[in-house]
Amino acid sequence: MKIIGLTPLYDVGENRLFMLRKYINLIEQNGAYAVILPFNSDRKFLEEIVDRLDGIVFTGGLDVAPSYYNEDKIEACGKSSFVRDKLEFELMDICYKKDIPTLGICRGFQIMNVYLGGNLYQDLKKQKDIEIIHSQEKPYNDLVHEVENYGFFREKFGEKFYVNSLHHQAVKELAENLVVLQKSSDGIVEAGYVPEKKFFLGLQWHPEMAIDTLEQGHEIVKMFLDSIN
Ligand SMILES: [Mn+2]
Repeated sequence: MKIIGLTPLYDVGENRLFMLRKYINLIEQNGAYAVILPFNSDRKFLEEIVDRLDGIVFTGGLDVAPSYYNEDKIEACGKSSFVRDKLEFELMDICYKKDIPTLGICRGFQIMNVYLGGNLYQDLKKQKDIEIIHSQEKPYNDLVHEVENYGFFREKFGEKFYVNSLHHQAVKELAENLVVLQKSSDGIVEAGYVPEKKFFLGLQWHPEMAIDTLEQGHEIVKMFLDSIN
């Protein structure tokens, strides 16, 4: 059985690690096991863990510290965690260099873009003319905006489908190595991947929260799991 590591979520104020059950369900429903990764950014330790796993999911959560893309933090930017950022950039470097199948969700996609040299809107409402709501209210399994598909997503899923949307940040300049797979009608990159890798793909939306409403989320997780040999 394939075993997938999930990066833990972190509550800065309470100094509390946590996981949302739906991330685990999303992996288990598609035929693999999920384990929650520890919170230690030591390179050797992370390398040993990655060697024992089949793939990694970078989960959603806190904003990436803007210092990682050489910007000062604006007021509308949310909280960051020094430890979580350090851990995830280290872990992503290991995954990228070892060509470990990697799925980034929301913050996970943003980390991917920043790791590869891109940057982010610190706050969409403040920094971009957006026409649609990207930070929806509950229920989070409601599909609120369309995305247009490109590349192999268009071949697999057709021209467009609806997704949920729970992000106040987004990719601004896309990293050179990332190829667009989806865009919203107001020009936000909603998915991208690195073609040279086995599977190195990020989604700006949340397949785990739309686990019962969005079949394409499951199909993407199946592709992720199928890329593991
Ligand atoms: Mn969106």
